[in-house]
Amino acid sequence: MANFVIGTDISTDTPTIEVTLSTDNPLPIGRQRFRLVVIDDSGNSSIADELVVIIADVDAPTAVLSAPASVGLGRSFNLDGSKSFDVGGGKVVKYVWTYVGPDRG
Ligand SMILES: [Ca+2]
Repeated sequence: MANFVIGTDISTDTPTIEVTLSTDNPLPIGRQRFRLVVIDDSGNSSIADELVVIIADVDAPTAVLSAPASVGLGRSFNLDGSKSFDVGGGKVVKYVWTYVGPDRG
């Protein structure tokens, strides 16, 4: 487990390390670059190997639809999706509305 800070080296004597993150402490969405240099038992350093990890929002949003429970015949009314929300670092940016038809219960 390690809390990585940009530009700050972390040394271990083990060949793997956890990049410890949480929803309160995430890496930003996008391409994040990491570097490894290894050192042998004689103190010789390798050239660096680098790669990119893509941090992505992979969690689906939740749709929450509300509307008046009843409306007079021929009266306009609003459908409201404003209580919809996203998790995973993204945000809701599009609403797709459908009149499904008479409710057959
Ligand atoms: Ca999401």
